[in-house]
Amino acid sequence: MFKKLGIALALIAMASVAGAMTLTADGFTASGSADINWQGDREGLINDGSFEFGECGAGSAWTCTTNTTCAWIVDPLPVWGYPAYDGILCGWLGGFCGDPNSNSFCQDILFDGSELSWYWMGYVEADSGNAVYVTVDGNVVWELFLGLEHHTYGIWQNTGDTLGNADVAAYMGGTHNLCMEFVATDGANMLIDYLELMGGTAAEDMDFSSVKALY
Ligand SMILES: [Ca+2]
Repeated sequence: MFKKLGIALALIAMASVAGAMTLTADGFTASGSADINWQGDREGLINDGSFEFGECGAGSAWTCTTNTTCAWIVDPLPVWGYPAYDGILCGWLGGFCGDPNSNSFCQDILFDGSELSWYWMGYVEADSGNAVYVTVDGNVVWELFLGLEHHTYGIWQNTGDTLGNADVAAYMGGTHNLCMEFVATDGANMLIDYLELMGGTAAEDMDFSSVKALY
């Protein structure tokens, strides 16, 4: 009986360790501050683009995948020490849940704009090839290999001002599967929040060669 109890306790201990999300391999988390969360005007916001519908599998419109036991739509405050960009919740790409996390958030959305922008915050310790991808119907439309210059810890930034938006003009007007994906090598982090589609008609935002290709 004692042996069984010991095994059960060991399993519980393993589960609780595996379920803890951290910023680094050695378990770094920051204590939260009491900042007031901002609220955007929602103009251009895609469906559940602020991740406020709920956590993975608990209200979220996003389908989540991960190679770990953690769920990655979270209030980042207790682990990152900073609140979401908008509202309470945001998406966390990468990170650690025992192991380096490779994960994705996907959903079918109507593409009513030609560019996808979002707010992001990076926690990056090394130039080691951890990758962020945006895909539409499985096609990579945007990619970033995280390096030390993407360690923007503490500051939410817009892709339009920093990394460049994802060009999704080719998909405009239709419903397609959008995925935000992270492929870990040794682990890095990017919080994402407030995904917006912007840009008017497809023709306005396309360069001449792609317009010409349409007609
Ligand atoms: Ca949010």
